[in-house]
Amino acid sequence: QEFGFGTGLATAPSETELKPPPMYRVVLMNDDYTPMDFVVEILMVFFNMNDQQATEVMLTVHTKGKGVCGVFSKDVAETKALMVNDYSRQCQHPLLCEVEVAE
Ligand code: TYC
Repeated sequence: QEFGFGTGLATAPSETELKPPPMYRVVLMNDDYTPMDFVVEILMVFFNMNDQQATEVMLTVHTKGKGVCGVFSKDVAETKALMVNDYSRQCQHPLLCEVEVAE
């Protein structure tokens, strides 16, 4: 019996093998109304990006439809998405932030 996380790559893990918990992507969705500056502000304030990183991610969302803000544990990802959506609604923007399992 192997203890710990092992490689996490076993194709047929035994019932008792421990796997690391899944990580979660926080993603921003594009829309036609939220100002670009507001999205950049969100990325800087909630995801600790500098102006250049934030602008890059914002433009990815704008051109491709969605973009990754970061990868976190489940709790942190869900809390960040809630905070972004609450703040966006407070500011009356339709910006949508979602959480996806990263596997
Ligand atoms: N598409 C928006 C505009 O043209 C900008 C935008 C970018 C909105 C990213 C949402 O997640 C978003 N003003």
